[in-house]
Amino acid sequence: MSSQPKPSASCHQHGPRGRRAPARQPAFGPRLVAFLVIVVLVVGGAVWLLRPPAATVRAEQDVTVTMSGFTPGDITVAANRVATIRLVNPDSNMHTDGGGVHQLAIPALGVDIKVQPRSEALVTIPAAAPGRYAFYCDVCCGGKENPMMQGTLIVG
Ligand SMILES: [Cu+2]
Repeated sequence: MSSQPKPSASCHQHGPRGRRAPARQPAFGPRLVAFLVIVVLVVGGAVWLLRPPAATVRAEQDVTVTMSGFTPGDITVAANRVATIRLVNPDSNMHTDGGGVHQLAIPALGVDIKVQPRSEALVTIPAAAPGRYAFYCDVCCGGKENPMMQGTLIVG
């Protein structure tokens, strides 16, 4: 019979108590969040600084005017909002009738722009109530009485 004490089971126990659980890092620590906030601010600031200047007026649509009239003949813009149109005149100054100059006149809105031969002009259409506004070119081809040199601004 052995008098040796039975080894305590607890002495040889290799349970989880002996191992250190790995330190758990939060997936998104405060430092990472701060870093991402800084990145967003820097990139956002750069994009904001590199944006095109707001003063640049951009035409929303092109309208061509020739001895054959306006293309398109009906111009549609949004109501109650200033609109910008690029008026393109491809005619040369060799035209005896008006010297190649054309016009966009919208009497109801106080618009009256002449565009020189082989050039273009930006036309600002003031904010207007919904409706149909007649326009014309009174320079060439018999002027505003010529149906070909007329059109309609549709504000809607
Ligand atoms: Cu004309």
